[in-house]
Amino acid sequence: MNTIKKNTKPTLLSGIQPSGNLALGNYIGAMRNWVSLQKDYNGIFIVVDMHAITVKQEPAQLRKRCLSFAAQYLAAGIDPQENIIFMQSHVPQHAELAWVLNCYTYLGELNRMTQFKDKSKRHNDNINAGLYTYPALMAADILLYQTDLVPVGADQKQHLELTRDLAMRFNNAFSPTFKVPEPFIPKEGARIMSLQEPEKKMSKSDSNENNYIALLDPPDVLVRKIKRAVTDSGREITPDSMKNPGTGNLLTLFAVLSELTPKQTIQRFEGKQYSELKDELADALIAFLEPFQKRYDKILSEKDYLTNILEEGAEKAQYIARKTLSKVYRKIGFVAPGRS
Ligand code: AQP
Repeated sequence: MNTIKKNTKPTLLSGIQPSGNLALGNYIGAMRNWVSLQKDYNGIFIVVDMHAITVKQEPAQLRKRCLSFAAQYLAAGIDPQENIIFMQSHVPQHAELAWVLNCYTYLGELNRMTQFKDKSKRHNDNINAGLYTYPALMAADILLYQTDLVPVGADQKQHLELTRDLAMRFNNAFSPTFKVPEPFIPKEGARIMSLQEPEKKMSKSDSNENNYIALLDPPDVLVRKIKRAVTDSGREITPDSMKNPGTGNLLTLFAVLSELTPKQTIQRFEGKQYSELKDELADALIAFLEPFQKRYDKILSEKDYLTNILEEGAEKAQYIARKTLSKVYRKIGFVAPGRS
């Protein structure tokens, strides 16, 4: 007799918005941990295209980037046999649950969100309602799948706290409906800084391309960007270099790529010139990104392969999402279709 083995693994979910070139900050803060955690979790990895349109996007570019992001998830090592990978807009329940959660989110909570404040400054010609209610859509992304763990960089901590508050608020107002998710924020590399303006975080949508390393940057561009990266005015690495925003950022990048602790990294470079750190960092980046880019090219060369993964992913995601959403609709008092 065939017995269905119950899958008891907890659920891990994360997504990145295709709002620019996928950057090293995104990889170190989030994707790296998707890869290392996937064997112990049921992974759900989303290209959150609906979040991307909270800032202006050029449609043809966005379409290309969405597929490119999915291919980069795979190239980074996400196993499509074991995980669910899909486009957010292919699963309509995200927008539906987001609407419900919007009605349980207070303006005061949204007003406190630092990402909204930052992005309103950066995009002051387009401060739209979607940008403001972004955290409710993010909460829907997570809560639809009864998620246990969400690997994110430090910048998303506040949104995740709101997600937890919304889950608890809803559970208390009705009855237990949503799992309350935990963030997974890495100890090292939770906030990778911009290369030229190291007081701010590295962002994939930065208008200055020299501020970030794109995962698809070719070797000559990688070398150039690292050479131009801002350090402090000293010349040699000292134990205090870690505290300097620019030099410390380069040391952190090296540490993460070489799987060293910050202490081991300082020991390795102490007394050496900044230029040596930059040369070694550029080499480490090329060694890491070249095989990644080869895998990416191969995945994109088999177009149906990617489309099939995304189609299957959306189907599996919808199956789970529908269950949660119908529970939510019932609890808040909506009449189920076909009933009077
Ligand atoms: N600099 C960073 N260091 C560490 N982690 C980071 N993340 C982003 N920047 C850094 C993490 O990457 C994931 C991407 O999330 P997102 O695309 O939804 O939005 P974001 O946080 O706003 O990322 P960006 O790169 O700054 O995008 P844009 O430029 O579009 O705003 C998240 O897990 C994030 O924590």
